[in-house]
This record gives sequence, structure tokens and C-alpha cells, in this order.
Amino acid sequence: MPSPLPSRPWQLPERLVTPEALVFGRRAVLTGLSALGGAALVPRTGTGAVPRVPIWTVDDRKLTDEKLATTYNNFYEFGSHKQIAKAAEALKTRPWTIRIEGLVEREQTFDIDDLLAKVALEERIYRHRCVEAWSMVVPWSGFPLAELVARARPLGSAKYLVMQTFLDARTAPGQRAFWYPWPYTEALTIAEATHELAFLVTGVYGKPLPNSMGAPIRLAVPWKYGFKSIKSIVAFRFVENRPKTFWEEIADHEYGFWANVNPDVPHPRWSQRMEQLLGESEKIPTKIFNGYGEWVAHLYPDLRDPVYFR
Ligand SMILES: Nc1nc2c(c(=O)[nH]1)N[C@H]1C(S)=C(S)[C@@H](COP(=O)(O)O)O[C@H]1N2
Ligand SMILES: [Mo]
Repeated sequence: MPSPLPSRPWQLPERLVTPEALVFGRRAVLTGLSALGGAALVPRTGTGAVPRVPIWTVDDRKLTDEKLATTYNNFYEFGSHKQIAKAAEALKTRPWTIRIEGLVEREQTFDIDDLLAKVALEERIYRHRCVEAWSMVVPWSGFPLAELVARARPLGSAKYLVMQTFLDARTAPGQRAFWYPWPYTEALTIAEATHELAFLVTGVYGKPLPNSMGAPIRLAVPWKYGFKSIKSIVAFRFVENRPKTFWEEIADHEYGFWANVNPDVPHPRWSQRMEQLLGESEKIPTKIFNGYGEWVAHLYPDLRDPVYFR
């Protein structure tokens, strides 16, 4: 379970100091450490149980209140405002088919539950920083995107991984807005997609992922602005050339491909220096790569080039 990289300040157990940890983490950690190789288990989505011993955590911010995180959302398929949780309940998340396409040894289509039966789920507490300057800290559960990439067996010619959200304007009224380039599409380089922080999420707060947060499976790439963390994914396509993503199609000068968090590179319409944690009154300073620079900066050849931060 512990991962191979050395020295991570956010790694448990010593540094989990938020009050919520008493409820969410520390008890589980103590139980997990005291016996049976991390046996603090809670029942969870898909198959089996998730050890509630986060491999990654956040030690300088409190967990965001569950109710807030699950009801203040961006999910344009259900409306271009934050109160989409109710509308998103219309999405049917079972059965759910996932396609693996493009430059792979063999294209495949499978049911999400078949996939979940094969992967080990784990919990990770990550920061999330929306490009709009609000943020949260949430305990995701899921498995590394690298695991899916490995199972997909991409060809050497694959340079990017493109992900797409479902397309169904009957259930998702936002998709009737014809001026948006549906379906929502995001992409990462293969190096980013196989970075150990890139995480496929199937649960949050120890429960199955609510529709509002992108059930049944969404991405979490915590060093990038939130719009990269695509929700309700139905397809993973390996390609050679960089695709245009949903937000790039709409406004590439505002929402670029790289979108790495950087307080020093303002959005064309607002500063990125500070952020509003959901539920907090004070704004706090935004960190480069959202606090994950030590682990991801090497992915970008020239950190002075602002292109990586748009
Ligand atoms: N399919 C899809 N994925 C999406 C979005 C969206 O509108 N549609 N919004 C993105 C944005 S801008 C953010 S900040 C996060 C919000 O995740 P949350 O609602 O779970 O906080 O989802 C991202 N993923
Ligand atoms: Mo966002």
C-alpha cells in the first residue's frame, strides 16, 4: 500500500492533524497500523471495501464539509450554476460501460463493475482548486489512473490520453445548450496520466460518489485546475496528437490544455493568488501546482513558460 516515492510531507500517519481526522482518518490509521496490515475497512461502492487509510493527505487544511462539497458543484451537463446536485440525480450510473479506444493493443468495452472487481480501491485526501478560485479538500476513494493505463496496454505511438463524459441530452439538460462542444472532453499526456497522483475516483467521504461529483467514475488531478478533473467518464482514448479539450474549444486563452495551478499566472479576468475554501470565511494563498510541485514539477520542461499554467 505505501507507494514507492520517498519523503512526502502529506503522508500518513504523523501529519494528519485536522480535527476531522479523528473521525475520518486517525482512528482508521491507528486501527490500520496496530494490526492486520491496514485493516480499517468500510463498505464501499462497487466491490468490497476500501481501507480508510489515506496514502496521500493534506495536513494544512481541514476537510471540507461533506454536504458543502457534494452540493456546490461544477457539472455543466446539469446547468452552468453550482446547484446541480438534484438535477444530476437523473443520471443512471448502472449499468455503466467504459470504452478503451485508439492506440492500444486491443480496443475494449467493459462494465465498470468488472473493472472495479479487478482494482484495489484506496482513499486519498486531495486538495481541489477550481480555476474560479474556490477550493476544497476531500477524501476521494478510487484507484490510480496509471492502473487503467496499464490495463489498456497503449502502443508506443500513444502520446495523450483523452477522456470523455457521457452524452445524453435527455438526462442532462445542459447538453441541450448547443453552443457547448459536448461531450465534455479532457486529456493528459501519458506521463501525466501515469503519474501516481492522477487518480480515478469512485467514492468520496467513504461512500459511493454522488452523481453531483461525477458518478460513477471521475478523474482527480489535484495539481491542475479543477476543470481537468472530468466527471462521469465513458471513454478513454489513446492518441498521438494533442486533442482540443472542452474548455479549450470554448476559450483557449482562458482554459488551456496544461492548466497547472500557479498563483503567479493570472486568469485573463481575475487573479489566481488567493482561493476561497468552501465553508471558510478567509481567503488563503494559492500554491504552485496546488501544493504538489515537489511531485509533479519534473513533468514540465520549462517552469518559466506560462503556457504550462494556462
Ligand atoms: N463532465 C464534466 N466534468 C467536470 C465539469 C463539468 O462541468 N462537466 N466541471 C469541472 C470543474 S470546472 C470542476 S471545478 C470540477 C468540480 O468538481 P466537484 O463538483 O466535484 O467539486 O469538475 C470538473 N469536471
Ligand atoms: Mo472548476
